[in-house]
Amino acid sequence: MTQINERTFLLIKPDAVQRGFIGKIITRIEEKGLKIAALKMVQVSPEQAARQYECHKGRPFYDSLVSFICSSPCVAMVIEGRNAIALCRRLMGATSPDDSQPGTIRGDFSLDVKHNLIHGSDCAESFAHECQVYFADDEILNYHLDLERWIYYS
Ligand code: IDP
Ligand code: MG
Repeated sequence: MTQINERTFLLIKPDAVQRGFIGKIITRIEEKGLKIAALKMVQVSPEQAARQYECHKGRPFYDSLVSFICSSPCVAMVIEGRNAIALCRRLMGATSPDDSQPGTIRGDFSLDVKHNLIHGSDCAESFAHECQVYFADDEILNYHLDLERWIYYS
């Protein structure tokens, strides 16, 4: 059985903040039963964006992606739950609007590959790296959600 305390890093991107989707996106995460371990609004600096997206350096869209992420505030979150990394990727939907399915955040609200509303870690190593770009260790909270006994089957 997988751990119920796996963590992932999510970033609600500038387009989602500007379009008024912060609440909608957080609601989907909460309604699924995931726990918010850290959350803050952040004006991302070019240095932070470059660290977050260092794996994409050299790609044709890299410069435009970094400037997009810095173009307006974002909401950074650490989310916890069973299989949180893969689960949040499924809730987000595919990167491209050609592939993102209805019912996902991107599939429901995004039409453009760059303006795709949300970032989520794709593996544990990415989480460890991305989390450090945005959060100090003491900003990530360990607490018990009473509802968990109704969300997880033992
Ligand atoms: P992901 O966000 O689904 O993990 P990645 O391939 O890691 O997708 O790409 C990071 C981000 O770069 C995407 O979310 C998207 O905003 C942007 N991006 C990816 N491919 C393209 C592209 O072909 N053109 C413009 N932007 C892109
Ligand atoms: Mg990615």
